[in-house]
Amino acid sequence: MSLKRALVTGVTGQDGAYLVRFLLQQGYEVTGVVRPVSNPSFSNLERLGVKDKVKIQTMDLTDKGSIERLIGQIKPHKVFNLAAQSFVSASFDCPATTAEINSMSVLRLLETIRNFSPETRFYQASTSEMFGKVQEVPQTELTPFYPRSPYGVSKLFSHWMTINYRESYDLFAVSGILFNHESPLRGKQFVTRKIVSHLVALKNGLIDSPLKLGNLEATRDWGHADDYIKGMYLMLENNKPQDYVLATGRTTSIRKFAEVVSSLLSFDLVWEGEGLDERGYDKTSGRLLISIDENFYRPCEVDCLIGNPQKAERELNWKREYSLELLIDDMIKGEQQLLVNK
Ligand code: NAP
Ligand code: G4F
Repeated sequence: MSLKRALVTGVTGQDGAYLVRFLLQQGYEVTGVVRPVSNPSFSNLERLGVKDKVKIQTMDLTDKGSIERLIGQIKPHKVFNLAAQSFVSASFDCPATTAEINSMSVLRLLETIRNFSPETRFYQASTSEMFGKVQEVPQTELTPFYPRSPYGVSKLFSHWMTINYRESYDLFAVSGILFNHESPLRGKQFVTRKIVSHLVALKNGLIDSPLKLGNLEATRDWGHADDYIKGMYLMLENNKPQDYVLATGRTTSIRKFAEVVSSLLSFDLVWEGEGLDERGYDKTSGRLLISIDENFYRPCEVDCLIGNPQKAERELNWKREYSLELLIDDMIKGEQQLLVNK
């Protein structure tokens, strides 16, 4: 058996693909876990050229026996638990499913490691969404939590469960409190990719309809996924298990993000009107680019997130390569590449 074995849940997602590529570069034998569906999508792994280098296994995170069999068999040195119902908006529509996968499955994983593979190091994908209605600016590892969505509440359960298993059973279990991170592989339902893909399609004449958005005033601390998965890795390489915030320390509104993307695509975006009647036009052509749709507002909003990454920078020597501008540039190029490959 290989010396270094890693198991990654949520391997088909954005972070899963970047993490697999990085772990392979570090010499790991990587098992990527997919849920038991008839036709899983490997497009992210294929885009990064790693689909054929990762061992794909099926495991049902809602089924204790399924988890025990795979982890008991592989006894991985590291488990990165990235699987989740990760779309905040959907968690208001399916809170029970969200809790089942984001909370109870984490407990099942921790129990399995405790009982069958206690030497395994465990990473839990926690989130800045747990800060919700923020109690401190910027947010650190010590900031009190106040989640504002079923997603945030579900992740808080697993965050504390990870800490509890570490303290109760001496497991190397850590929680990375990651602020928003994006990339060309980001799901199209998330606001950054939604903006980039729609405006690139408009620019290329592939669609006519304007982009429909919700709350433009919310702000997020956006980084690049390829930087953040390296932080996950460093947390499990640490001398002792501890939790860390990964963030950039800069926050930007949805409105500003749309303006930067528009400008890089040579649209001259100007705003008219207010509230639900606000519209964004291209000043040069008079073309309608953006309108507001109340369906994209949430029952409860997280208004502003901004993290302080100093602990990770100082103790893990975590470094970021991407600024917000480089991230947006990468996302636009990724979108354009997809059009070329069509
Ligand atoms: P993502 O692209 O949405 O990927 C989610 C992954 O979870 C996919 O592989 C998906 O598989 C899998 N999954 C969903 N429901 C599942 C279920 N019922 N059983 C098994 N697998 C399931 O998410 P991401 O952006 O890579 O994020 C990775 C993790 O970090 C998530 O836990 C997320 O909550 C957390 N996080 C993300 C951010 C961020 O800004 N990206 C920030 C903080 C924390 P399918 O392909 O089968 O759907
Ligand atoms: O892109 P979003 O859907 O990401 P959100 O809710 O911040 O969640 C992401 O980051 C979390 C970390 O803080 C992760 F844990 C989570 O898994 C996920 O990756 O929305 C960002 C903001 C929100 O304030 C939302 O109200 O954009 C606002 N927004 C405005 N119009 C929109 C839209 N969001 C989406 N998805 N679609 C819109 O049309």
